[in-house]
Amino acid sequence: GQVVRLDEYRPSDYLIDATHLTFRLDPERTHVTARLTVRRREGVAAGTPLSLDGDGLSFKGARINGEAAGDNAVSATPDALTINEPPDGETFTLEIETVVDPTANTQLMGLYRTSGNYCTQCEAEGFRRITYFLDRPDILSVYTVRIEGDRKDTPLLLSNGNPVEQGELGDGRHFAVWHDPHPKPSYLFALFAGSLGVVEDSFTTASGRKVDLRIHVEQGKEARAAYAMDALKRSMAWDEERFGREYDLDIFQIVAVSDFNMGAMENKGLNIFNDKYVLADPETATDQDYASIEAIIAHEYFHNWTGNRITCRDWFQLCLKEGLTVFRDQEFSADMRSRAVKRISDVRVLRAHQFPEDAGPLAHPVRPKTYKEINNFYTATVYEKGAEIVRMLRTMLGEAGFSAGMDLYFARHDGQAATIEQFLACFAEATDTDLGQFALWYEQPGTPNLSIGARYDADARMLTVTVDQALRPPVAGASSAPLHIPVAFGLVGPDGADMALGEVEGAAITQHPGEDAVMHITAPRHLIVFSGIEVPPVLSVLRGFSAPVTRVPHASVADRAFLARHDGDPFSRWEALNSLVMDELKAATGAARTGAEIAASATLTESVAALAGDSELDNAYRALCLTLPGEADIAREIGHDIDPDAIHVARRAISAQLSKACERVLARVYHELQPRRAYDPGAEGAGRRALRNVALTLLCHAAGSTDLAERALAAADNMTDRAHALTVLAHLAPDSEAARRGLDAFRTAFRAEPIVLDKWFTMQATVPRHETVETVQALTRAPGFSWDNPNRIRALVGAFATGNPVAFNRPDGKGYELLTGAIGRIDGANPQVAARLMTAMRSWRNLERGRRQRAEAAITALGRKAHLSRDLKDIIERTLA
Ligand code: BAL
Ligand code: ZN
Repeated sequence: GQVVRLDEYRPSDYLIDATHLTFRLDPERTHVTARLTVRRREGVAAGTPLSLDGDGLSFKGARINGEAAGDNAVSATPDALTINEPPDGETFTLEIETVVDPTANTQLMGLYRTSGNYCTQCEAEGFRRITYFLDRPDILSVYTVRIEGDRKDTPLLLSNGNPVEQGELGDGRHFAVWHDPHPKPSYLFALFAGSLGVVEDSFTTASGRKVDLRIHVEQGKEARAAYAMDALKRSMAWDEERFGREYDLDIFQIVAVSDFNMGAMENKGLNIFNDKYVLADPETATDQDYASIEAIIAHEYFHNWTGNRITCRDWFQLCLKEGLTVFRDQEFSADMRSRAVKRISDVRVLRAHQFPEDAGPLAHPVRPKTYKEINNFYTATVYEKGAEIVRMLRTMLGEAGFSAGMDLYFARHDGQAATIEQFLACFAEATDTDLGQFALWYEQPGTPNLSIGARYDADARMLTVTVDQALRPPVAGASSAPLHIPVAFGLVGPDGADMALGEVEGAAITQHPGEDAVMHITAPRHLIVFSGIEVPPVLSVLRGFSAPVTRVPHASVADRAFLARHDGDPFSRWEALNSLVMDELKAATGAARTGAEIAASATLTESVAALAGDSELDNAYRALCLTLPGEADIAREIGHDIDPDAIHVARRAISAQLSKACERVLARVYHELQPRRAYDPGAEGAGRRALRNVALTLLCHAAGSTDLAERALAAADNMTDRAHALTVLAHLAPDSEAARRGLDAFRTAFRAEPIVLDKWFTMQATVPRHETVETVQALTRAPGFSWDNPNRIRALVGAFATGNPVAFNRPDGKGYELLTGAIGRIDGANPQVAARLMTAMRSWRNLERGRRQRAEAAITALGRKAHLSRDLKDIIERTLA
């Protein structure tokens, strides 16, 4: 395939100032007319050919300045339209007619059908599947869109911007015209036509503009959009308060559809959502679902400024909008809920998804330098590591400096397609800071490792800290120069309070008012000396996880147990505990492989019990302290020669021992947190349920029995508790009559609710035992499963491959074959979903030898199949490279 390179970027010869689109909707033959106002860029020679992108288009004709273009004037293929000799004038109009078949569009890119409705998805390069265009994000155009459709089938005719006109056409057809005054790139174009219910509300902006808010969902499910609407209004208010950003159209709409490749899409004024991230009520959605809805509604809304008003110059700059917008949605959720809990959850996600990506064959810089298929770069690295880079800026510059940089960015680049260099320049200028070395975070793949040592000299009253940074290039040819790493830290005194830092030499230290001190690690090795330190402190580093690095714990077990009790930073308390648990889980895995005894230490059980029983702490936080690292987390920390069965045995054993040791605390917690009030999806109620449910899991482990889960299932009056209890039951006693009955009842209750039934598929796909391979095979034939719907595929096959290390890595390789078989089946219809599923095998080289060979054989066999999509081929080639 063809490689696209960042260093080959050049501006286009032509611009498209205005785009008038007319859609005559038809299920199989939708006519699209595009009337473009084309302008030759200054300095480009008159007559320079204009080549427009297409993808599988059926060309019907073109007119140039109103005249039909003759055969020699244009060359059309399904994938390109070239105007061989454009008119000499500076501007001209180009009218293009194409026909597309939305019903045959199974890729869910371009214009397609979902539940009988019409819907579009254009990011990254889907617009070219609708009409020929300069389909690149630096072409900003003002869109006017006319949609004509059948009134009965498509009462709703929606596009971006504000409504202009609507009316009847006769023959049962009608039309609507929309105009979006904000110039935008083609990837932000959207159209929806169909029949849906609506929830309406309004929001008045800080400057007094009233904005109509509409969320369109399947008829009969309007009540389930109430939480999404509430989250939207909170997002709008928050962006005004925190970033000074107001909404800029008369109307903001969200449409929920059932067939969608991504979570949602930020099209200007018309967000299109996977319905799983809109619909919620207590009976059908878990607390996690509510939290995801809140975050994604916010994320797409925040894109209006970070992505839409200021967009990306080219797709290499994807992190410019995604990393920044993820940072913004993380901050929003932190303000809406518990900041510490949000941070810990985000770090767990980063470690689970981004770290393995960054350590394996699919590693790439946050801003890639080349790609073959841009769809494969909507990754955890671009999104989550991209957000960490923005967070590091925030940590280094402090709240005031960061705000000044953001304000300059909005002021300077509004209406532009920008680059990472331009973004960083705003912070450098606003705060007079050199960000030259810091910029390497965007350039170099891989997770840096910090080795930290601390030694206190009582006689000299000195603390000496050594910090070594190392970056192992994960892919051939990647550079690994030292990075600028902000390490937030504190010196914790014997009483648990932070001590004064005294004189410091060996690294630049900054401290912004009300924030933790930060040491700026810029060299491969720093020797940092704190003098005038009267009593031995415990060094607390990477507070708030101030940089996305791995680290060798420097502190002794006793010091980490101390930090778990006393660190002033709640993230670091959790982290100290987590590192103690991880050490024991790793040791237990080694023991499981040799048959040696597994024993959790008293220090660990006491530390866990102390945090779990501390009612001063937030319930959600205590729940996180009681949540053991997952099997995939343990595998990642072990790193090589991985035996997933041994990890499973070790984790179960440690969990059972910890639970037994903490049984009294757990029982008390479980009893005290009986639901007393009606379900409320807010942070407080969710925290109570989280703590109670983790206690339930552990009590079942301690007892070696699922009685309590059975009772909890019977008593559950909301989906959070029901799904949790049933999962515990199905995972601990998969062959029991109670599990079978529970699963049957769940299916019966929710058989008409696909996104709820997805939970039923996932619970069974994640039962941690080898037989699950056959269960998943059988479930692909169960009523309710469909190979055509991305959510179904992810809930069953995706959950199996990414959430069930034991079954997926079955020693005979049947788990790998299940996955590659599924991918081979999906690829022809939906390459994006197929390629994404394939990433589940990126860490195959870390497995023990037998599994490694079987994994490689399965990937290789799939790679040999004929007619693989470019998306899938790209992932397979890189995975095997
Ligand atoms: N832009 C694709 C979906 C999202 O990140 O919001
Ligand atoms: Zn986004």
